[in-house]
Amino acid sequence: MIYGASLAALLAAAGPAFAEDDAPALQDVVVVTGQSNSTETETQMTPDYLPLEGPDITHLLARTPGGARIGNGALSGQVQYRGLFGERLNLRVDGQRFASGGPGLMDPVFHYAPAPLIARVVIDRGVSPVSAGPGLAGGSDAVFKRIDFSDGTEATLGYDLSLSTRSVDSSYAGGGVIGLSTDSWRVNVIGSTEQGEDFDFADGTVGGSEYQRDVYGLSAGYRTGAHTFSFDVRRQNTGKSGNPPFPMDIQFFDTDFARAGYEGDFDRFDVKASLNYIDVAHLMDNYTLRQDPPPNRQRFTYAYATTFGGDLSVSFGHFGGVMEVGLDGEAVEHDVTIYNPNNANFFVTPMPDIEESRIGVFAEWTGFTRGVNAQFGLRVDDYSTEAGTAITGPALPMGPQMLASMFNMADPGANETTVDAVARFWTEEVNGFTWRGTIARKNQVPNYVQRYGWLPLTASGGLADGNIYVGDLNLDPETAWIFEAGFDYFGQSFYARPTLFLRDVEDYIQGVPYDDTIGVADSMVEMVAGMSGDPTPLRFANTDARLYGLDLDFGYDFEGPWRVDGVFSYVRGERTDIDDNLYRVAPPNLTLAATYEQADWSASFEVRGVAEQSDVSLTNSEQETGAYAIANLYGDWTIRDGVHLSFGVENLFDEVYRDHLSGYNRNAESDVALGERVPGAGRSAFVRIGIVG
Ligand SMILES: [Cu+2]
Repeated sequence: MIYGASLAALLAAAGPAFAEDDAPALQDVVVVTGQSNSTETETQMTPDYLPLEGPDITHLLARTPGGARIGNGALSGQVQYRGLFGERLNLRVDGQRFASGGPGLMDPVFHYAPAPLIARVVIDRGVSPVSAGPGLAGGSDAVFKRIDFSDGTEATLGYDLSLSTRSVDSSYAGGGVIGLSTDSWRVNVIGSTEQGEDFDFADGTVGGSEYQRDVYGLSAGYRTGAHTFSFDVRRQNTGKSGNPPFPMDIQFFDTDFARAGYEGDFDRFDVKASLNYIDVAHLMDNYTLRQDPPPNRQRFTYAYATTFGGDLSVSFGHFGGVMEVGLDGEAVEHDVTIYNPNNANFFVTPMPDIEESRIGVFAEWTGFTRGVNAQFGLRVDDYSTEAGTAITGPALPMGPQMLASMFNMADPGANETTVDAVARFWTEEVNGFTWRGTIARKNQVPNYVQRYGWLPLTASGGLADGNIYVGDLNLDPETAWIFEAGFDYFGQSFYARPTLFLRDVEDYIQGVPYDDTIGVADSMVEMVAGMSGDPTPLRFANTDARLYGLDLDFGYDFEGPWRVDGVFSYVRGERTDIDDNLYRVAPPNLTLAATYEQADWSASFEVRGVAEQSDVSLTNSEQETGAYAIANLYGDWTIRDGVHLSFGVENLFDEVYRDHLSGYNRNAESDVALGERVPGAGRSAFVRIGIVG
């Protein structure tokens, strides 16, 4: 039976059910809801168990060793992994890499992975393989449900649906897939709808925390001989959704996804190829879901991003293993324009017509050599980026006008080449132990906000520290050296999977004081920032950082129906060029659950304890947070084959707690004071039914 993420991970490691072609030492799998019509019986026996802490699947990733969630809004959660977050993680939705639309990352990658549509989340343990693309700090893929090819020539019906409701925000979510397939073709529709009100906590309601999201689409496949073709299209309409830690809220995201894929299965080699297109249109403002600012400070912002990408790879047997060589890349365009609804002459393009392109090549060998399993990967990526002309409306003050003309006189183009290398080793299992080790060198190029933000703004890729930032055209890529060592132990009744890690990041990009005379408005940037309310702006700069820590999951299965599972994460993030800590790093935390399990039902009592975080960033004026503990109760019942119910009560004692990674409130129409950390949800019951056939 399954307790949350930890047992899913255990099953992934122990059984071939849903990890058959992936090395368990390298990946965790979180099963979000039931698997569709899978032929592996072990998968069918696994209940689809998932605590429903909110619509965002980042809540689930936060349950894995080293995982945490950056809370920027109900649909704007970012994954933190071993202290790093944002675009440093190589996140994919159904295998697609793409650019988010919002310059504040209101739509981080997993904004596009509604829980009712997700079959499973695959987490790269530690670092991502080079074959999955560039990325500094590990990665994860949210795989959509689909009706797979079936066994016969007669068309069979398949479906995988779920419906849930949650009390604390009066929310509901429903959706899934339904379709037909034979052994040579498959077609399914997908759809989901989710809606929630502002959520409550013991002292009131968190203003502007409502959300709304709809997705619909189609997936089809055709198989003939050695060739398999696939085609996926999907539209997501996110409606009004609040972001209390940001200066604005989501009005909409209208995002289209299209993907065409090919797999060829030949005698001597396999081929994989895909073409991707993603188009994001986004509107946000600072007056619809919060108190209207004075007319001259009202703003709405349109942001657009398109990604056109592709990849091609060939795998073949080589030196007793499998060699995969490939080519991938993408072209991305961003454009952002800010307006004042009360003044047609007020408009400005803080990130004007940005073009980013990347082309990468990689080789990755996975096999058994000299008594150990190993994976060696090497990738080279070539990046180039350009910006258009900054435009300012006549109503803008002198300061921004001058900064725009300075930006337009500079040469915004940049080229970078990065080389990533990964070596991973894991032993065969001996007496229950599988030993693991990783050495990697990974890179991250500056993003467009860090590079091109010429206008002092709070948009910072979701940092939400309240600081005003400007970019720097001369930023260098970040380079990390990553070392990890650990083991997976599975005994008769005990398991544990600890990992020690060190990540040393040279040229780590973060905000630093704009100049040496902090608070003295002796530059145009500081004057403009001062007019916007922050006389001490930060500029993105290359610094140095180090992260290290330990995380593990573990469990003990007692004689009889009881078992205990736990997840512990500890990470420390420091600047190494100055005496400071990294910003927004998860405090040490431990989750323990006791589970009573029977053949077709189980119940868990869970306690989550989070330590205080006093290692805060002075540079980012970060506030400390205190320790807290909350208790949850979960139940799980397989009513009959293919019908499954989960339910629970979260925050059983209605504790008012403030997670260190939830942002500071900026919405005045709220029972949370301005500048105070947004509290976690109060006591909340949920129920969800899943139907698979
Ligand atoms: Cu936005």
